[in-house]
Amino acid sequence: MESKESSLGTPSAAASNADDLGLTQFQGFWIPSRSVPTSSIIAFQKNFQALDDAIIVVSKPKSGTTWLKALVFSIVNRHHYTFSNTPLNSTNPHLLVPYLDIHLYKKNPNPDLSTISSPRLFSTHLPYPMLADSIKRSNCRIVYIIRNPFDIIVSLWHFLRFMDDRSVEDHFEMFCRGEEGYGPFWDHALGYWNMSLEKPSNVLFLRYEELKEDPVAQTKRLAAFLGFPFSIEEEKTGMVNQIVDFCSFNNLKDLEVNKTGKNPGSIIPNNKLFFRSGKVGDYVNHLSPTAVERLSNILEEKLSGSGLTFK
Ligand code: PAP
Repeated sequence: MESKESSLGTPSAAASNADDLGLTQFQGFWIPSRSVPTSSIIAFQKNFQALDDAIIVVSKPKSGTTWLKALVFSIVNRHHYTFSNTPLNSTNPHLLVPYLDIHLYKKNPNPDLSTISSPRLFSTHLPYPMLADSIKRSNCRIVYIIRNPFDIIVSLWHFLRFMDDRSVEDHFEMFCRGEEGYGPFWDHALGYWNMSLEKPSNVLFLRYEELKEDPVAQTKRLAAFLGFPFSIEEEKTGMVNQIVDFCSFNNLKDLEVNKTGKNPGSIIPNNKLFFRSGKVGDYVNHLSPTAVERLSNILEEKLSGSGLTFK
């Protein structure tokens, strides 16, 4: 391996390659095929029948998926549970909003989903072009959460340290080449960005940073999009704030299930890893200004003309 002392501002020859990491190029994207075999994606594409009431949480990893799952679950189930008996107290959000590809269609190419009560909550990291056609044809709702890619890189680097000894520099280089799980980032983002403009009642584009900045306004926006708007009465009695507080980083992270639990069958060794620091802008502690500028230039070029930008 050559020296990695370059400040990340220039490409380093030392970066890892996709093969070593189990990334497979499939249908135009890099799929982490050790955890998501392409056979389970094909089964999902062929067999999943979306009903109009389905809600699908979509993200690239480390964009705020766990948080969004907790919010969506809390919003749509608020008349079924109180904050003291919600399943979120004892179950990690990933199990309450299961992944179509990583969980359901990996276990069984044709799972029986008929027993799941309405509205049916699912999730995926797959890019828009790889979704089952039935989703695109149906009236179901997709909520996409995106985060600034600099924080995604740093968050993923920390998260994968239990099984991946690449440096943050290696992660950065691969990200810039588009070689990262479900990447390229820009193609993933553009697929959902464009659909949110084309079909705004079916695809909502949320930003992690906006959710952090004004969680109450964004939670109301999310609830209205999902077809579960808050009533004036609920707003007056503080229901929105209660959901926001319950789903906050500090509350979720301190629940025993998220402190010491582990999701059965998951390769992730403990749920604690889903809750690191939950901050915006931590990347400044790990990426040099030159690196940030370099990736900003790549993004500007790749997203040019789309209207999608990052601060
Ligand atoms: P996943 O793809 O493994 O599910 P995901 O939930 O998308 O991860 O993202 C994890 C990030 O969201 C972590 O960011 P960090 O590494 O920069 O800290 C995690 O801390 C953050 N996170 C988890 N829950 C919340 C929350 N309730 N509020 C804000 N951020 C959160």
